[in-house]
Amino acid sequence: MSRPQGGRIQVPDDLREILLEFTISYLLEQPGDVINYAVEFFTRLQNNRTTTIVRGPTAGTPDESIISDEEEPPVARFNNRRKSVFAETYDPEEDDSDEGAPAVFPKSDAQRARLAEAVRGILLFRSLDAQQMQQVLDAMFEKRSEPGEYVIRQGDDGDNFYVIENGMFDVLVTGDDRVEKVVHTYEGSGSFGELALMYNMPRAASVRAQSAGALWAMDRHTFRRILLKSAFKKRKLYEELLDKVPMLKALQSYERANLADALLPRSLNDGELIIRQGDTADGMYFVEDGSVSIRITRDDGNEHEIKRLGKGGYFGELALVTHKPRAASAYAVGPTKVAFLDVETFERLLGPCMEIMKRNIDDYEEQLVKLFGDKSNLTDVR
Ligand code: 1OR
Ligand code: 1OR
Repeated sequence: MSRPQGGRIQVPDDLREILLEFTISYLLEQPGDVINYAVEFFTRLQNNRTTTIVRGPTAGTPDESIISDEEEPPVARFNNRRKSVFAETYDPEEDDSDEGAPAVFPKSDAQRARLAEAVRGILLFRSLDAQQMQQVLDAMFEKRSEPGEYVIRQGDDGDNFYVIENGMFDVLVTGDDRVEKVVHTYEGSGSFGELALMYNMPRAASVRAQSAGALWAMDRHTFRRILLKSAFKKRKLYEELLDKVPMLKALQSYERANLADALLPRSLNDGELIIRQGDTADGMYFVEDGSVSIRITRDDGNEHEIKRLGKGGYFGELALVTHKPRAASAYAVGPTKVAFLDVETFERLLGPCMEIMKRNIDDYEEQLVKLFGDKSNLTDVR
């Protein structure tokens, strides 16, 4: 905490950051009424903080493959700031980074195959069309890293975006206490270095190779030219939806942005089957528009509607949590739009929401008992 020293009043870093963020958001959004906007802005900030605190030390045992709770404290402030700045400063219509020919680094067939494997599953690449993907692959170049080498240093200007081919990489953040802490570790896959290039800001964290590793890099210009517009559009598209899902308040903005990158849109006609009871699960869904009927087939073969979900609702999470077949079927009611999240990304990104999901699953149990006097489907959910 900063206190007045020697008669001088020090502005605490938190205060300065929050006011700066607020001011930037206000200037960019130009919502008109400053008071109303301030109420909305700070309420959102408070809600984000409350969910993090309420969640506290978790009693359950979330899936080990998911980001642990210890990583949270240093993250929160960054992410809140990053998100709003990103979401509002970048105007794709005014983006002039289309100019100039994209870089091309010739590659052997073997290199291409390795690169194609490394970029599979990179969330930021999901919204690229075939031609853009080709440009991205052409523009990437190889970079080896030695154990202990800093690929990125916090505070530097952003030069490249990196995709991991192999090797372990620690993400380190030096906070106000000047202690460098590991906040995340990439284990042989994933990508990093997008933030500085997207937001035109200094590197938010350092990234250090734990072992010898192989990376594919893309320069800042190519990143902005090819990736920024598509990533921005997708984040914008899903921002509103993800804000409407109460469960996701438990995520930091950085994580919600990654989630937006990962979602795949799907449009359905009236009555179309989305999930079939008994099937193996490959992911979960968020309702973007329209509504979804959840139905259970009982032993007598009759199907009963047990729930209707509207915009902001989610379903298909149960089988991912329990690792069991689908407990119910889901159908579109009227023309409906859903956003699909695959199981790997679910496990990677939704760790912080696991407790809330489990609580909601407890509600399923209660309702199941009320409806059928039986909870055989759901006994070992927790
Ligand atoms: P960059 O260009 O800022 C460092 O350079 C990169 O580390 C950053 O882009 C991200 O790609 C990556 N917070 C900030 N950056 C992170 C984080 C992170 N994780 C990976 N990177 N947090 C960890 C969230 C699990 C929050 C901690 C402050
Ligand atoms: P899933 O992966 O099992 C079907 O696929 C989805 O329907 C399930 O995840 C939940 O997201 C959703 N029982 C079972 N599944 C339900 C229930 C439910 N409600 C929604 N789903 N209930 C128990 C009563 C039979 C809740 C009724 C309100």
